Amino acid sequence: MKNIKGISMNRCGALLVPALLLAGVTSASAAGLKATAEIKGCTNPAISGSATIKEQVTPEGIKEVTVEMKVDGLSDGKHAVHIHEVGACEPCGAAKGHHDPGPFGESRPDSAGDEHPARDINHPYHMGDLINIEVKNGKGHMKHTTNRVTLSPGRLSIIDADGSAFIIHTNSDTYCDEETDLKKGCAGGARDACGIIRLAD
Ligand SMILES: [Cu+2]
Repeated sequence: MKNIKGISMNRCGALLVPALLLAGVTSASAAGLKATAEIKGCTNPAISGSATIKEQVTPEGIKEVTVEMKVDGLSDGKHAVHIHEVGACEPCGAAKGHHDPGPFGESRPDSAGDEHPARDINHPYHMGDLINIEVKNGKGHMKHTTNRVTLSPGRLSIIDADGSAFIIHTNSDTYCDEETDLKKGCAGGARDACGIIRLAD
């Protein structure tokens, strides 16, 4: 193998160069948008953390995002994490229901006991439903990749007119694995922490 201008080449060098160029083009188009969120406790100031969301494009051309979150001060164990439909955290209820631009617009995860229950019992299939964050010795970490939402414009975008926010709940998400009548609180119950999602430069 010989080295020409810093590029390693073998006897098939003529084929290798176009392959490298193609790889360069692919990684350039995959270097997509990024967003961040500062996580704060809804009532407990000891809870704080941060999250990043990175959008990438798969070889198939599908947009997917990877959420990584680190939060200190939550109780040990698992806590539900979702992207909620409004970018507001004061109070945490202002983030409203789960991000879900589906046809019924039903963002309530567990409305079975309500006077007017949701028409679709959609949890855990809201577009903004994520996985639990696991907390050990007061330190929580979660990383999850989903193709249910995008940062770039489109029907699934969480950077929409009223924004979006992460909510971390008091209890774990059981993913409401029931055929009907989701149990109240199966999506994590009360709200412990919130973070408004903002596009990074
Ligand atoms: Cu939630």
